Amino acid sequence: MRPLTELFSKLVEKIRGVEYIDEQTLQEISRELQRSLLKADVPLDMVRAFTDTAVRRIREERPPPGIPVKDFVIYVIYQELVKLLGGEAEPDLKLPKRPYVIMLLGVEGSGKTTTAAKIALFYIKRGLKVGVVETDTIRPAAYDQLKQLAERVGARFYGERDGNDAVGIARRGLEQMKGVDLVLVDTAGRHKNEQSLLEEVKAIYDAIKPDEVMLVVDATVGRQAAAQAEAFMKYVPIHSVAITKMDSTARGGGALAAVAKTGARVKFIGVGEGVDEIEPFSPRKFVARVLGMGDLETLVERVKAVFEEEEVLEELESGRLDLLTFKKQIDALLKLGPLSKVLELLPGTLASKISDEQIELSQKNLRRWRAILSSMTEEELRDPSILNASRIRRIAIGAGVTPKDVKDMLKVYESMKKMSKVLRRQYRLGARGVRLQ
Ligand SMILES: Nc1nc2c(ncn2[C@@H]2O[C@H](COP(=O)(O)OP(=O)(O)OP(=O)(O)O)[C@@H](O)[C@H]2O)c(=O)[nH]1
Ligand SMILES: [Mg+2]
Repeated sequence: MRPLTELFSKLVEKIRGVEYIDEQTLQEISRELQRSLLKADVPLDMVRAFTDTAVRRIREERPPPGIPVKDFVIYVIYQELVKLLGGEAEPDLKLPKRPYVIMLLGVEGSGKTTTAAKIALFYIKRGLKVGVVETDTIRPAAYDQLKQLAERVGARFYGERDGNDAVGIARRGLEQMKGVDLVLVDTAGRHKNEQSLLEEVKAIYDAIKPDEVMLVVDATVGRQAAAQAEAFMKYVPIHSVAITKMDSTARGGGALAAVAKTGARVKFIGVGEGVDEIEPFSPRKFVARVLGMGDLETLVERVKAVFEEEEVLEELESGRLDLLTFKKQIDALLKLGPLSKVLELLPGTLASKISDEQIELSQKNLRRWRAILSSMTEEELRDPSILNASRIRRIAIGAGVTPKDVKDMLKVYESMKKMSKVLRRQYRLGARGVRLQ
């Protein structure tokens, strides 16, 4: 991770260091970004597309009020890097059946055997029973290597020291693994040529039909990772990818991007030689770390919160503030967690403009309001003026509150509606202050 982190934290420092961002500095940032991505061995066409999009977004999009332009630039780069490396989705680590069988394959020395042991330990730590099967009959030391690793991490082991029938070993191995939750089948990387390697992999695949085929790629191959994936894909389906040795080269960035482009999903990254040096691959967390920004998550939440506020303000301005919008805002606030923290982060927010007496803003209040709003019909949410005493009683019963609670919430809603024009004006002024020239 170090090499990649160094590369990108320099870029972030540079952006933080500029006085303000005009067209010239934007071009400099773009060039620096290109240099960093190329050093990470990201394919050229992806680098071009990346910088074009990032620069266009920085030029065209307006930072939300209260967000400094520099933070916004970094935020855009963060978002685009996440897209480049596979998107927002978190890795799926669930094992949908028992036993779940993962077959590992990859070229010689890519890290298959080590990764098998690492994944075994990863799941053993989570309380599962794991077994490993060694089917490498080509390299004499393979059997001992995995057997020792299995002992070290506490996994069950099956192999045949002097065997030469990889397919048979795989079959017999699985038979030995009754009662195990996860089986990792390691395969050979060395063969007399690529063709025979691919054929053996296919033969084992056909014999055991694993639930998941995981390609193991060494990060130092950089963008060539895609070619490796494609070569194997012609023979067997590739369900997931592990990229090893991320600790030793910046080219891992290119490997990740190239793999993402093939549509395959990187599930784990290896970050050292130790058996515990493996991580599930989350593009979001990875990019935040590579950009050297501990506070990035906060920034992201902050930007999101402000955007959500902006959406509401737009509806306010257009006179469309109904209870549906109000509900949306409450849902958004509840999602953000402890309200006091959120309020500190929201510059010029709706909440801080409303006096304490008007609303006692607390998680509890918000939850109560959400319950009240959830007991209303769509018709009532769209047109609160139809709320009469009997409707209010029904809603209160549905939400487990008193009719007074319902009326209090409606008062808050009414005052927000009244304040909307004033707020909108202040909001516009605030926005102008940070606008990119
Ligand atoms: N620094 C570092 N080294 C790693 C990582 N993963 C594996 N290695 C090293 O890479 C070398 C090859 O690893 P193996 O697991 O034997 O690779 P393999 O794919 O099983 O090799 P063959 O079976 O010979 O094809 C070993 O020295 C490992 O310690 C990693 O994430 N970081
Ligand atoms: Mg091996």
